Amino acid sequence: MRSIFEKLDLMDKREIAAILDEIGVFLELKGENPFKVRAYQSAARILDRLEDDLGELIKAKQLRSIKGIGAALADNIETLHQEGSLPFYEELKASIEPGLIEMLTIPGLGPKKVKAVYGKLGLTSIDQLRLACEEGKVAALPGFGKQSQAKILSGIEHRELYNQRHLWWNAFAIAEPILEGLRKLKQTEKAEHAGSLRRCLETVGDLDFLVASEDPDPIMHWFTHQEGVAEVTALGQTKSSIRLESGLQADLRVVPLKQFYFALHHFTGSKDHNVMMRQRALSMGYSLSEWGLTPEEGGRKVTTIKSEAALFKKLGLNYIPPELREGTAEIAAAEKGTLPELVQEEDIRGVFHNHTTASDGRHTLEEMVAAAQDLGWEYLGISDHSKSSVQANGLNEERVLRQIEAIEKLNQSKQFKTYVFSGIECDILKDGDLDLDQSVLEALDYVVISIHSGFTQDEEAMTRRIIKAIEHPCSTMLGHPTGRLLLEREPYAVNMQKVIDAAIANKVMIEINANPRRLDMDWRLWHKAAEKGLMTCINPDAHAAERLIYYKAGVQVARKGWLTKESVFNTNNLKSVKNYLLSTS
Ligand code: DGT
Ligand code: CA
Ligand code: CA
Ligand code: ZN
Repeated sequence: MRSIFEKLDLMDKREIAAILDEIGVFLELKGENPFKVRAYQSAARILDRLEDDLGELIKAKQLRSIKGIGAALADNIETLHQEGSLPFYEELKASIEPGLIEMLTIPGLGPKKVKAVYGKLGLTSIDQLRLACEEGKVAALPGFGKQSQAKILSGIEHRELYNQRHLWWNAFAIAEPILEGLRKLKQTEKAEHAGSLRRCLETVGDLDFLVASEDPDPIMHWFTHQEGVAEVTALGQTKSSIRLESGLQADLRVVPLKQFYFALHHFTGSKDHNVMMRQRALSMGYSLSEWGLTPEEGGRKVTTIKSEAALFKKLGLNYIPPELREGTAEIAAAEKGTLPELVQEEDIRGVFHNHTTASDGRHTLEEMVAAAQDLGWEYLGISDHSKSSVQANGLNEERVLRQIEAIEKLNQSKQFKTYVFSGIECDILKDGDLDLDQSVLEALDYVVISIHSGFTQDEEAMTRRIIKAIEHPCSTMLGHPTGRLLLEREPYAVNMQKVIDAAIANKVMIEINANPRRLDMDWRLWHKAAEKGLMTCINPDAHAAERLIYYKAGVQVARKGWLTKESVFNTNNLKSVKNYLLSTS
């Protein structure tokens, strides 16, 4: 869905071409005159390849003089460019069963075939189509056959896989070697990630790569022939798309070097951010696109800039890091010069929510500390599960006291440079009580409070339960506050605003659980919460030594949440951390 804001804005050539293409498909689906169908399809191609500025062509009334664009088409293009919508298109789309439009997204199923299964079998949804394939009805249609039926079935199955979003962490692991491969090609002048991956969004729809080169063909060839490509879905001079065996899709765009930073900014997005940037450009008399910055009232187009920072500067803005480009308050802050100095990976000096073999971790206390020392950390907090988490071999009071002793001994032995704090990840019981005796909690350096059971309480009960635990005098920080697992499990019902207020009032931190499947509390809540005074601690929730590295994903969440290191507890040095924990425990 295009947003209202976007409708106010000029549509670019690519967007218009996509709509013309869609009109062609819809007309074909309805069995319209093939000449009309082809006219829309070829106009889409012409527009896609057009080098000139569309706005200028329209102003100079030259659009209809282009071969292949007749008067009716030119009118439609002008309307789309100026209004951002086209009644003819909207009506056409509304006249088609939504299920048929969805069928068009199945690989190998074009408008002709969709028309046939609709016309001959009366199928109006993908589910019905799947059933008809399974019953062999589709193979019997003229022009289909067994092979085609099998292809449609597998297309339906894959579609479900391809439609999924992917965890940022997994997507990055796939994207990194591709970017390296692109950078190694001798035709490549510059190469970068773009899209949601570069913005460090918690999940990624598809990968976007941008390359600067005068010689795109070999680059496109490498991209579409690399290992792991399951299907090439588009191959062109400026853009190619692939589907990887992992189900992840990837777009590559190749542009001339002088256009690189405009394109990088554009394809980094987000769409909302781009809309706001274009509006700002317009208000300053420019039109901004992936090609450059063009004065509205004539004059020289700004085509060369040496960095994204230069683009922001031309629009009177400070540099906005990609993580902040979500179309919230970043442009206003960049104008006023009040963008925060975001916390960085190097600022982290230790982490607090980690498990050992004492509960359900895979590595011993010593192995975990050794790994923390390798990361150069000054301290490491150990917080195994408490006794109610039976499946995780949670610690009872006696075992906690023994672990405290073991940690004390380890610190005294000076075996490691990294200092160890004794903590616990204490279950919040159904009524909001904590799982361990207060005397034992008091003996610990800190207490992470978490929910691991009773997820189905209603919002009021759950909120009350968590707030009661926050009010416990021994609570230091709230672990994974909503219990969500990205792409797997919804958060439990909880009023986070009330939880945030209670945490601030009781000087309890809310963690950023940096496990890539959690990233909880969500970045969208942090900007306001931190302004109100909420502190966080970035924790990997590591159940193995090699997972301490997850802290990096947590830093990204903090950055997306506008956090400076002042709001992140574990950027403090050992001495301040000791002071704080001793004074509160
Ligand atoms: P994703 O892939 O769903 O996680 O999200 P993105 O942000 O990577 O979106 P994607 O891959 O569709 O496009 C990459 C960027 O390109 C997007 O963030 C902004 C820009 N872009 C793409 N399509 C449009 C559009 O129709 N309008 C505007 N203004 N920008 C677009
Ligand atoms: Ca993307
Ligand atoms: Ca994309
Ligand atoms: Zn937990």
